[in-house]
Amino acid sequence: MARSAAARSQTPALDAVKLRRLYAEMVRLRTLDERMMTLQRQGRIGFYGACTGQEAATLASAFALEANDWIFPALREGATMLLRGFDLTAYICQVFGNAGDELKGRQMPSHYASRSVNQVSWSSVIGTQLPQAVGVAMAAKLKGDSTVVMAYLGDGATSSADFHVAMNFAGVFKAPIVFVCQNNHWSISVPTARQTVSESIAIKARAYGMPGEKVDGNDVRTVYAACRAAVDRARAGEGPSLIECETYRIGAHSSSDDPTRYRDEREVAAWRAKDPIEGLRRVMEAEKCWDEKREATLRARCLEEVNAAIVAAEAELPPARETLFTDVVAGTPWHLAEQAAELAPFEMSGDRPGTVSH
Ligand SMILES: Cc1ncc(C[n+]2csc(CCOP(=O)(O)OP(=O)(O)O)c2C)c(N)n1
Ligand SMILES: [Mg+2]
Repeated sequence: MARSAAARSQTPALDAVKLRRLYAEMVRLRTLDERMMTLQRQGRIGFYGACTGQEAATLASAFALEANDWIFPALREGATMLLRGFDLTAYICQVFGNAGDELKGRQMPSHYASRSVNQVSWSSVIGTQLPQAVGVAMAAKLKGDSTVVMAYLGDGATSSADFHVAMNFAGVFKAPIVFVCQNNHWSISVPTARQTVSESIAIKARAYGMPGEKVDGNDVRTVYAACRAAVDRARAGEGPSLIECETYRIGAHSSSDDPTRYRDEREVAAWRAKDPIEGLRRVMEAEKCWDEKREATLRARCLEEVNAAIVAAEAELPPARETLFTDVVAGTPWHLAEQAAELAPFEMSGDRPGTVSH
């Protein structure tokens, strides 16, 4: 739309250094997802949700944010925490739910979050993160600080009431928020065509009085430019935007899903040919800022880094049992103190070294 196109013309393009940085993050994420899915199949973790095929939409959008901005992810954007400097081993510990997990094993696997990088947990309950994100954006606006919120959603979430509530409120009150919809064509086994008959998801923005734009979600430069313009717009007090990133979920919905039961492998093959990582690699090679040697070094480094982090994470014990009682409520109410004292004399298998089983 005209407004965001104008803003976009002022958006600084990604230079070679930034392209290489994003590429390295994308390859690391792909490597991580591959290794973690293998761990799940080996029974070493219980559940995993991968981002495979959606690395450009996920990482290039978050790349448009400043460190003090907040991220409200949907189901596949955990790795924006890594982009923002969160430690890889601690990240993997969350999947194990062990003592190295900042969330103390209380969240579902893959539902990462950390205050240190201004990112809340994945929202498994589809769409609920959107009104919450608008609330945080409104708080920033009322406080007069410059924080922008990026709220992610899948195509499936556009059918939820929360999506419409959030879009309407954000539009009316000009909340400093950017909604990033990852239209990956599927909502588990439901195709986007059964989700909406609108000509796009982006067009829904018009009803709420905000700019909406559909972009090639597998092209980092396009995603970044659109998101950066929307973030700048929000920060300038001009209100919310909706960016629809068209992409594809190459893998299963999660480790609990078998997509061969409901989708045509030819469709998957067609999207594999549009792989965002391969696409960026071709761009960088054409622009002479990437070559075989850099590629080989990066791939080896990512594998080494991910494997080392898995080894470190797997060596952690389960969360100490006294953490059951911490961070539940402020202070220690009498009944929790009583329960903690009651539990203390019991030896639990999780307390012994070498008994970690996931
Ligand atoms: C309110 C609600 N309804 C249904 C579900 C079950 N569910 C989990 S993930 C999912 C699909 C989400 O699809 P989409 O929003 O397109 O995100 P994607 O998985 O494609 O990234 C559904 C229906 C849920 N978690 N919450
Ligand atoms: Mg989807």
